[in-house]
Amino acid sequence: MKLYQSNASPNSRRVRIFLAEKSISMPLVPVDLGAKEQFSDAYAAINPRRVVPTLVLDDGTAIGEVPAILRYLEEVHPEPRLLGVTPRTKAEVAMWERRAEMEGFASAMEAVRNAVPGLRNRAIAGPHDYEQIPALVERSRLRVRNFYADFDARLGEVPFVAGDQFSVADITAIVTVDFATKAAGLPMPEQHVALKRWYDSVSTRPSMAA
Ligand SMILES: N[C@@H](CCC(=O)N[C@@H](CS)C(=O)NCC(=O)O)C(=O)O
Repeated sequence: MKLYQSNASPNSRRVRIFLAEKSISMPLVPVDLGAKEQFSDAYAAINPRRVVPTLVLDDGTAIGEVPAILRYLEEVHPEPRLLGVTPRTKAEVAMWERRAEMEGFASAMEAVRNAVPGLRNRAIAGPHDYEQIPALVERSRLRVRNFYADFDARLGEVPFVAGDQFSVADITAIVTVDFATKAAGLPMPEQHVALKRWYDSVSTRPSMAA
């Protein structure tokens, strides 16, 4: 297996952290997004949707979409479990990971992609070009702030996003916090003490350097 990815890509980081948590090592093939390598014919042959990451299996199968990549890795390297263990915890992890992705990660991405001059005409990553809608930016930023407030409330009740155990929901949430802080200038507000407590404990895991 090998992973086509970019160090500048938060979606790639979700996979790198997951690999590190499971102590899986595989070649990481860099795709230079700054040099627009995702649009090259060579990369289009691997992933015609023109995004990273892509996991390529030994038989040549290319798997895109972060949750699909993580599902495959969990199946072939089950331990430690990051997608839940029992029917109940699997559903809880899926539920909280989806909330982190849709309400946090996607909102931060929307705020950045509709504002950054270098992404004109590329407001949505993928096979089609879309113009930026600057009027979306403030709403996206509000959605990130609401994500922070909602996850602060959640983390006031449980140690990890999906409950008692560290899971992929924590990975998506922490990548969201780091991306929103650095790329959107939206750090966690001081008053969210439960979110801060969670961030301080999870961010010290060695995998987070990935
Ligand atoms: N739905 C895709 C999204 C992947 C994605 O948006 N990747 C970004 C980097 S974080 C990308 O490749 N951007 C290239 C571009 O903007 O042209 C997934 O889950 O893998």
